[in-house]
Amino acid sequence: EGVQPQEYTIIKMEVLKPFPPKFEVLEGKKVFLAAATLRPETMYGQTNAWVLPDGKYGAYEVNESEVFVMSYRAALNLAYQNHSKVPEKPTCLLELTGHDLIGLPLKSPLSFNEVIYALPMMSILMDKGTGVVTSVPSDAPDDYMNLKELKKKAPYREKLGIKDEWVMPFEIVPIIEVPGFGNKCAEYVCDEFNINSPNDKEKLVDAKKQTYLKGFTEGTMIVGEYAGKKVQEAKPLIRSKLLQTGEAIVYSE
Ligand code: A2H
Repeated sequence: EGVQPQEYTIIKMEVLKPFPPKFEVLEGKKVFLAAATLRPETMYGQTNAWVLPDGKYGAYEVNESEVFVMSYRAALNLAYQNHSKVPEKPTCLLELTGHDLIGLPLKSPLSFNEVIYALPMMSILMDKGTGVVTSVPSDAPDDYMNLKELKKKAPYREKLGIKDEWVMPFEIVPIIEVPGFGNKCAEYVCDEFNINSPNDKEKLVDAKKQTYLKGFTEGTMIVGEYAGKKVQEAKPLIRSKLLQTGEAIVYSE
């Protein structure tokens, strides 16, 4: 981790009812997968959420009626950042693993896809952010490669109990135009770098740098309230709005 604190936006991805049997203790509460992102302006293009199958998650009470699913570490950090009603020790209502989360239907802020699903990503780090990542395959190389892999490999889907309808209908949603890279920036860069698998770690690091730099400095929003604005201008506006409406909260580490 760097010396500078990383300021994330936690996107509240609402778990839709009916809850699975394991979630019975959460009945009557609003439950969210809490996804940490650095790019809130890309939320229009969400196609799914990512969780680590063997990762340990908990359902933490953050106030009277709301519950966040995330790592214990993130719950503790959040508690110190004054979002929890019990500052010292976040209350865990239910212990979960990523396996329990795969297939949950979600409604996520700004997303053009009204219902998206939680899916597995093996490269999730449980000691970064919340352990939940929202997937935007138009602009994030990791998201693009992982969704592509899931679509390509039926045996992999089957092994993890993933239904086709959680994966196959979801296409890349163009949201940002980047000069020279088009409006599916992640796909363009992954092709350019000849990346064939989500496990091409080194190439993906370079692809991410390239996409992030170009997208942020030269990109223009082509959808949403700020269509036509540069990403740099739109980002803080979209972030403020998400915070104002209570669809997101600030999180730093
Ligand atoms: B970003 P940094 Cl469109 N494990 O959000 C792995 N990756 C994680 C994570 C974890 N525990 N927590 C967050 N992330 C991802 C959007 C996005 C992101 C776009 C483009 C680039 C991008 C949609 N996914 O990140 O190491 C999240 O994905 C490129 C770096 O703290 C988060 O932002 O810089 C980003 O990595 C935070 O990574």
